[in-house]
Amino acid sequence: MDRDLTTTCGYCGVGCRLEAHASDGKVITIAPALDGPANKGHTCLKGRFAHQFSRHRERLDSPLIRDGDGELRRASWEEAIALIVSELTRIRDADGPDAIAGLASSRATNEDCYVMQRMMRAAIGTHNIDNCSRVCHSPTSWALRKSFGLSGATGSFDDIEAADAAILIGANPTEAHPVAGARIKQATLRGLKLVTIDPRRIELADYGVLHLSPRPGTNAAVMLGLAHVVARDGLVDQPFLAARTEGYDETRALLEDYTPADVQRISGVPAADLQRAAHIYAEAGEASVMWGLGVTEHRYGSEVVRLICNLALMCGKVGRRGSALLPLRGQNNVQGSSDMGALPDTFTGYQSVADESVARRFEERWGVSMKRERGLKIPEMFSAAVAGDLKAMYIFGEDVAQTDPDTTHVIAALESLELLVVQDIFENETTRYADVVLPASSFLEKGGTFTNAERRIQLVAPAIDPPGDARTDFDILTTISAALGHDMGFQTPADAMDEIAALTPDWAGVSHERIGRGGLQWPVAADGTDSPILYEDAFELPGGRALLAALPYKPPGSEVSDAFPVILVTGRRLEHYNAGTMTRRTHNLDLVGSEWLEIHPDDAERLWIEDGSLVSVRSAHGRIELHAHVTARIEPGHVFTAFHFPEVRTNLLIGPSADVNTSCPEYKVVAVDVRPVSEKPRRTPAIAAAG
Ligand SMILES: Nc1nc2c(c(=O)[nH]1)N[C@H]1C(S)=C(S)[C@@H](COP(=O)(O)OP(=O)(O)OC[C@H]3O[C@@H](n4cnc5c(=O)[nH]c(N)nc54)[C@H](O)[C@@H]3O)O[C@H]1N2
Ligand SMILES: Nc1nc2c(c(=O)[nH]1)N[C@H]1C(S)=C(S)[C@@H](COP(=O)(O)OP(=O)(O)OC[C@H]3O[C@@H](n4cnc5c(=O)[nH]c(N)nc54)[C@H](O)[C@@H]3O)O[C@H]1N2
Ligand code: SF4
Ligand SMILES: [Mo]
Repeated sequence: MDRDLTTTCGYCGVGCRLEAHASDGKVITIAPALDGPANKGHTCLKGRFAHQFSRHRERLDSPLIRDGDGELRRASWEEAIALIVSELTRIRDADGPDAIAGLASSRATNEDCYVMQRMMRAAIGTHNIDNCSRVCHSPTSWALRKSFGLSGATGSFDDIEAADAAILIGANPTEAHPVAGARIKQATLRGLKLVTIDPRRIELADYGVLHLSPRPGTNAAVMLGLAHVVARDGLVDQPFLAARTEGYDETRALLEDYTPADVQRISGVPAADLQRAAHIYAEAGEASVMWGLGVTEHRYGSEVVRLICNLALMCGKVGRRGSALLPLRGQNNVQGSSDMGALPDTFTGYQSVADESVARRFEERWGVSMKRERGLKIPEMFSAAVAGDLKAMYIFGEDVAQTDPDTTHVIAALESLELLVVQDIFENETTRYADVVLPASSFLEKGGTFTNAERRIQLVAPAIDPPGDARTDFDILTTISAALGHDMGFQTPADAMDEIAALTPDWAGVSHERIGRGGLQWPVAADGTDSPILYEDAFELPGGRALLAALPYKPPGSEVSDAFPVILVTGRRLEHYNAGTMTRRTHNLDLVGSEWLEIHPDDAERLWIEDGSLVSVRSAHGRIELHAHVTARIEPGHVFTAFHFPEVRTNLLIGPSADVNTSCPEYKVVAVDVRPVSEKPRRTPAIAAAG
């Protein structure tokens, strides 16, 4: 039997629309949808080709239960659900609902995440629910709400083509958001003046007019320096500041301390380059700022996002086509999982659990009573587990044992639990500690919606059925909730969306029917009008005014010392995706089959490291071994690696240091010691491919 349909890519936050062709229960081809609003007829190699995982023989196709001798064995759904319900009920009765916590998957649909948080809140009775935005763009979400009011990009990818200039800071879109990266590349060829700010010379630096290489962790100084030059050189949009903002006077006073010379001392960015960058941005007719994890995954990441907002406000560059703030949100539905209330402090649409009238509305709809105090964030969950206060976790589509920081601590937490349920599509590092594993379905096997990095809600449709006894996440979660005594009464994801719309003012006009092929960008009014551009006339804060924040530069949590003289930066590679459970089970593994450490030729020579040789990387928290790749794309004194291969265990190196406001881990700066390990040199995959 053949099936042809249009769906949305399940990898990254660009949200490419795809045409899938399936036959006899297998995806045969995927092609770009020509009318996809974000991709306009393009995809990258993941969206188009990395679908073989869906029928890989290692797909979970039956529930698994850990038996007496520690092995996972196949079980029926009835047995697995009965065990989960009896254990969760026992723990709730003995220790209270807050001894249980859940994680929602930012890879899954809005409707999946909605029923997950409703199950935790209404069936179990706890606000202990979070999602991997915590370890990703939670600083962005926090700062945008403080500065402007809403937790989302102020514009759309279409602003890339409409802008005369753009700043790209701490993001590497040609690898992590390739279709957006391609749009940026094409825009530069047509005249977009691009300034890239990254300690590494990323590919887009070759297309820009200027590249700044700050020391990792010094973004705040760079942003303050840019704002200093804007103020000093009379480039401030005074009418905009006067009419639409508050807090400029205090900010202006603080900026005195950040002359280009001061900033050069802190960040290493030449003063002249900083001044040029400020002029390029401020003097452009329309200019946008895009950013990624190189901004957020730091000790003061949330503060840097506020400084980015300051700069845009000072130049009056927000709320117009071409003048947007575009955080490049990571996973296909990380915007959506947070929008859906899979967060410990908010229901859908960032409505606070502490707000009496909001909480009452949800209590009435769900027929339960809830606390007004927030629940635990992910790192707090692990600490509570180690302390013996948290007894059970329900982890849905997140491989915390591989991807969360401080692996040793995460594993200690998982081992302390009395019950760990993991709902995934593959066994992964986290299922090693699970008591029950539930087989779920990937984005190719279910319906619902994803929300991309431009707040665009788009439809997802099943090309194939889940393998074996696997079920959709929606089906699993609503069934378990009902077995726990809270029947949500939804037949389909579309029913859940109707409830979301009824409870969420910013989603009032959203329905599956209305989303259609073009998607809808929230806020969506009751009549279906959506919002490609936010804040055209007013900000969503009291008085309609945006808030500037006077925040000084503070040094990163991890700094070099005699014992750890090199800075490790971690990030991602084009061919693999996060935990790698999916891309390592596709032909992308033939392209890149292992992890490697990028190191500058000067450092390599000093440390007696040859290209391709095995090295040890040690931090204050752990030690790993991998092969070196000597490259001038990285600055001396820095090394870089990714975290896609469980055998390397990159996150053993990452400590507990995190963003001061949101607990987002400081993945991007870790002081390490790098040494050769004696072994026969071997050629790295990158080099092998080149020749
Ligand atoms: N191929 C692929 N695509 C992906 C993913 C994947 O794993 N693989 N993951 C998805 C996810 S979840 C996310 S969140 C996104 C992430 O997408 P990006 O945000 O682009 O991710 P990273 O490569 O981790 O980091 C971006 C850049 O930040 C730089 N950086 C590090 N420290 C600093 C600093 O102090 N200052 C500045 N200015 N820059 C710094 C790094 O050198 C790096 O080039 O990608 C998504 N897309
Ligand atoms: N060192 C270092 N570590 C990092 C980062 C970094 O830059 N450096 N970045 C961090 C960031 S930004 C992020 S977002 C995290 C990501 O970390 P994770 O969220 O752990 O990674 P993913 O690979 O996106 O997916 C998690 C799991 O979801 C499963 N899955 C996929 N689709 C579905 C589905 O539809 N249903 C179900 N039930 N399961 C599904 C996958 O098999 C996988 O096991 O990693 C973080 N870790
Ligand atoms: S750019 Fe992102 S959304 Fe588009 S095809 Fe690639 S992984 Fe999928
Ligand atoms: Mo992410």
